Amino acid sequence: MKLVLVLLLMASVLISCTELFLPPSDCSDVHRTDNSSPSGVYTIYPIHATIVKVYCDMESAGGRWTVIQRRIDGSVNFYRSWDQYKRGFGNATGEYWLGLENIHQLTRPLNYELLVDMEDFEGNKAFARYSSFSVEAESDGYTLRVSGFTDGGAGDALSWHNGMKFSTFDKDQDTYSGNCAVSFSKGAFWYNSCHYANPNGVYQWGGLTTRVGVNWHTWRSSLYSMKSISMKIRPVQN
Ligand SMILES: [Ca+2]
Repeated sequence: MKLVLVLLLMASVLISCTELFLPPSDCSDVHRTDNSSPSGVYTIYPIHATIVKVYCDMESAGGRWTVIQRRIDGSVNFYRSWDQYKRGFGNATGEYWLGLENIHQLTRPLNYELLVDMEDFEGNKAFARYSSFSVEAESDGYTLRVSGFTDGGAGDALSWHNGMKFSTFDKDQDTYSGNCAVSFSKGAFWYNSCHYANPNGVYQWGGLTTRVGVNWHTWRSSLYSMKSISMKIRPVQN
């Protein structure tokens, strides 16, 4: 009996040690390990996905956000193929796309929320927040599941894209008879027929443009290409 108790005790100590040394699977884990961690680049280890460097936003609305998409200066080309969007590209210190497979694997086991921060070239800022965000498997076209909109001044440009599969110039899964990525968007996204939000469009240093810019229709219209936009996710805390 004593031996069983000792073994049980040893097992529980071992389990708590393992939990302690599990590498972070997202920025929320980074924060849990050290709640004074500042915003910046961290390596995360999503389960079933690639070890990857990401930017963690530890400030906006309580922090703990894992940035999955970021445009800030037009230094990275976002008009890329399916394979690139699946795997991810860019640099965590600047502009990047985390990759559909990574985003799917992150949002698969946990309930995540989404924050979209944006800024125009006149210094105005706005955001849109969604209480539920996930991306389905590649076999389901990496379908977007987003709901629970809260307005931070930007309006809701994303709910119209809910339930859409992801499309790139070389993989048309939109609901338009042509190819949205090629014709009206010059980017890659969960296009419907075609978009109210085009965060992966062509960076155009502001002003009036065509619909192919980095835009969020319900804020600055589809004819304005923004200075910055960033999509970030974190697990919902119950
Ligand atoms: Ca189509």
